[in-house]
Amino acid sequence: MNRPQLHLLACSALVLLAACSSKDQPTAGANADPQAAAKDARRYLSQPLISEIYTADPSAHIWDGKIYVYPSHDIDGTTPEDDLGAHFEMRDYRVLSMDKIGGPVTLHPVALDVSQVPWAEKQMWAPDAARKNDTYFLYFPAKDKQGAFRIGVATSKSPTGPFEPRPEPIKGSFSIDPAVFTDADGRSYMYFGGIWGGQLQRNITGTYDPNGSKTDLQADDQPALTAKVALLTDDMLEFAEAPRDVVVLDENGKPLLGGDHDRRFFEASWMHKYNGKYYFSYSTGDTHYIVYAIGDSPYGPFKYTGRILEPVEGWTTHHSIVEWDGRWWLFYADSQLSGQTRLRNVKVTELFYNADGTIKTLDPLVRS
Ligand code: FUB
Repeated sequence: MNRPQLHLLACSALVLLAACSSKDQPTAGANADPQAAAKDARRYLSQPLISEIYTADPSAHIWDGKIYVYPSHDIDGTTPEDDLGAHFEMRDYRVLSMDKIGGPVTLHPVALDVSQVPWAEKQMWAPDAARKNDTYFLYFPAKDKQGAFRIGVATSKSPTGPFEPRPEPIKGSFSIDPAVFTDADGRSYMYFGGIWGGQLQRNITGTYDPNGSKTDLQADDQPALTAKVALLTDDMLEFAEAPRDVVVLDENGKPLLGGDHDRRFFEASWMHKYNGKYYFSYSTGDTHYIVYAIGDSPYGPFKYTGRILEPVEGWTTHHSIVEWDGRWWLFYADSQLSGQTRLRNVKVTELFYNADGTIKTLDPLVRS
């Protein structure tokens, strides 16, 4: 980690009101003084959407006039922190919904549990969802019994589940962090991948290599490993093609290099469209930024353009971007409630564009 970790036990007034009965639920922490808690809350650009459970990696969608958020559900496991994210031991998914931003948030019951997925063993990481016709699709990464991340899909007639998983992962899938984007022509694409614990570096040949490099051993002067993109089949259940590289170019038209940790892809893909352009955004991982690159096609190439979000409290950063009522919103997560990277909370804040289509950088911490 190359920046100081902020390990404040920051508890908003919100949390002090929350009833806490399980070790997986946020507690008021050491800071039981309401005035101090309110002061701590003011340090953050926005406040947690819920405090009943810990949540991260929010993928937001607008369906039938409501906002649905598909987050990871963080739990307080026993595995020590490591560079591969073994401490992210999530076992199920729960969906959040709201009628408007800033309004009450409903936390729905468990939508899918790892015990229901025949091929999955553990680590239900960042999910996404999509809708086609009258079916909702939940896409999720999990480790299989060999320890390889695969991407599964589960279906439901309700956006909040329960979801019924397919018996096998998507054929040819690997790594983590699926994000499904549906273009104006109705074609849907899955963006995915992550280095280090996300295992992209163990899938270079297309077959999982359990003995491959555990972390990011990319040569500093060679093109960085990229996210992947694949068109989905019409039924949304499989890849319609072999995954392709999502290439991000620098100001000279050259692919970003492995040594460019401030800009190269790490994990947390997201795609959105603005004024006819394709905006591919992602986390830079060990430098903790959410950045973006712009292209003319869902396949890219994309030109690196800038930062969307400065580092949050906690190691990981993962987001989604949606338009709602003519305004744009950034969903993201930090560790405000717990002060611990493994126990995060999702948030939302407004996103603004400049006249030239670039995005104004946000700082999640109020620095005074
Ligand atoms: O939540 C587990 C992993 O941490 C996600 O899959 C990554 O994007 C990072 O947020």
